[in-house]
Amino acid sequence: MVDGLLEERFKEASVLPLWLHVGPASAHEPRPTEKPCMWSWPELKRLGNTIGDEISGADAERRVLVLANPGFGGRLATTGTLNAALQVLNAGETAAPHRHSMAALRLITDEDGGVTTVDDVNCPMVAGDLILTPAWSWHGHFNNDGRRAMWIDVLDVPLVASWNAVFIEQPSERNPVPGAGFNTRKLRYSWADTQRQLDATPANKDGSREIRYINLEDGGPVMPTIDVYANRLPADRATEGVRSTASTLVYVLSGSGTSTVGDKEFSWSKNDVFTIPNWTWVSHVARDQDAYLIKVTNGAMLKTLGLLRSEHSGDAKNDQITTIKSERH
Ligand code: GTQ
Ligand code: FE2
Repeated sequence: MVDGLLEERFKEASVLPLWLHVGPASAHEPRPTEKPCMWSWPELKRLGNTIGDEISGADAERRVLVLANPGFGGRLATTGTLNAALQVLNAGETAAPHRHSMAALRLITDEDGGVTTVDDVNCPMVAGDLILTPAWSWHGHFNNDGRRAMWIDVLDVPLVASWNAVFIEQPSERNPVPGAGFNTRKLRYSWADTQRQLDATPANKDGSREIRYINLEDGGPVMPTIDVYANRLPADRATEGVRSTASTLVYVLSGSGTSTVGDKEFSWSKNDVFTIPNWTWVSHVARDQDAYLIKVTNGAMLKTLGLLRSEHSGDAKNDQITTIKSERH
């Protein structure tokens, strides 16, 4: 206890007694604010068609709907560090180039056909592809295909905003703020190549396969803040339970199935997006046939900071709570 007089002195001195504060610093394990949440494609596509019809390119520099996690009460955030969003570009439209300190990537749905330009390199958006827009690279989009294009953007907006490090530059701006660019030799990872490599990868003991999209410069994650994996899940066989301090966005590339994420159960199919909050148990099972998932995480960044930990349900012998061994990667 602290008496009123002492409390007043603390206040005047701008200090707080740690021992009276219950919060993240006194918790023994993470308690995620982000929620397990799923956005199903039929509804996203309906909304995409509606904004494509009703919102003109002049009204929105980018015609984008951010998948806002209800755990963040109206903030533009899907996980603690990443945003996923649906972007719509009508036939014949152009989204003018700009650049920003936030890094981005695009996951291309089968409503494909547009082109993203990244530092003047044309990257055709073909279903299943992963296209990178590293921080501070100039990027715009155009669509000369005869039909409306829709894809999923992932950006590190919540992270960069929390560090108050947001810079955006339009071509017309004369005094560009110098920015720390990030080089990569590969911007477009075609699904045909990725699938071939994933299918040739030996299965884990639970039957699932995983490959990591890597940056060819150094073999590390595709970008410092965004780490991407492709998974193939065997039909009708649940993956081993796992939880990690990384939070994850899952994009269903093909197939259908069910994921248990904490106390939620999601039934997913092609193009759906769902979240796996940090330190939340997850297991997936594909239904009837093998499924392909893309996972986007902040794991590489956490690893760099010494904060990546994960637990596997298979590590537990009797009592999960006392016998699970935490690994540091
Ligand atoms: O395509 O440049 O979802 O600048 C959010 C911000 C997409 C983009 C988003 C952006 C973009
Ligand atoms: Fe952008």
